[in-house]
Amino acid sequence: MLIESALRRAVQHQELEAYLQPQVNEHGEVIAAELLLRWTDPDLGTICPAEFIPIAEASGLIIPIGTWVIEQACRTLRDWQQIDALKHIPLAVNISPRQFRHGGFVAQVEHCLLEAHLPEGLLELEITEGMLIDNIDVTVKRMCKLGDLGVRFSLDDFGTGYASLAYLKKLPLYQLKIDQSFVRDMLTDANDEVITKTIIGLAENLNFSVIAEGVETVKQLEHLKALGCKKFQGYLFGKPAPIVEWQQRFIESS
Ligand code: G
Ligand code: G
Ligand code: MN
Ligand code: NA
Repeated sequence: MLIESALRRAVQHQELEAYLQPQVNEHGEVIAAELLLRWTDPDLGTICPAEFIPIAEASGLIIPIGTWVIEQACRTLRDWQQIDALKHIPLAVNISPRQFRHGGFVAQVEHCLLEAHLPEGLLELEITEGMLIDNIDVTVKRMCKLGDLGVRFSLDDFGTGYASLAYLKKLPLYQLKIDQSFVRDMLTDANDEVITKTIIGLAENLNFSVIAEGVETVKQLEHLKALGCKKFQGYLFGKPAPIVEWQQRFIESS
């Protein structure tokens, strides 16, 4: 209750912050970014999203929070259209199940895209397998509507949920994101290695792009490359940083 009311206040006062983390190709070049929320409350200190997102979901606060995140992403992409080095960089945002199921979601994303005059393919939505368990037909319909507007979809934390393989090919997905738990233990746990390898093969066969999350060491990177993975995200390439700082770093290194 304490966190919930503090969160409600933070939303009203626009105290949540958007951080960006780079995604890179096999040459280490930045090819996209993921937006990740950060929140520091004056009294409670820094609270991580793993803690406040479930509270936002349960309380309904995820609706205004999610709206703010999408607006922030579209504004950022709009600003990037003025900067040559950044104008082709897509931005991914995390979408909670409750947010995706909310009646006004498609219209809201459409409104933000139109207002920012964005080219297609730059806004990416990360959904999770949990979103797919109920009402798959409604989910697919919504995804297709958004796809027509130029939105791309990644399946986040892939391998940890209940997505059936039969669903996978029904979905208008662009990419699978290999959950960081598999990458973390891949070098020491044969099961995690084989799961990683299987996800990469699955993506290849279904014509999805695939990205490994949570890459922290060169050894993990080399092993993932050997398995055929070509896109990576993790502390090895950059921790999440405030948007302005991230942009400066990107422009300096490009
Ligand atoms: O950034 P971090 O690893 O602390 O994020 C923890 C969790 O919070 C992850 O599952 C991430 O997807 C989620 N998260 C971070 N930012 C957002 C956001 O803007 N919206 C939603 N729905 N989840 C987010
Ligand atoms: O569930 P989702 O994939 O959206 O969450 C990503 C979370 O993982 C973010 O909270 C981000 O801060 C965190 N993260 C990103 N890169 C790394 C990494 O290399 N190692 C670890 N442990 N966490 C990471
Ligand atoms: Mn994510
Ligand atoms: Na993830």
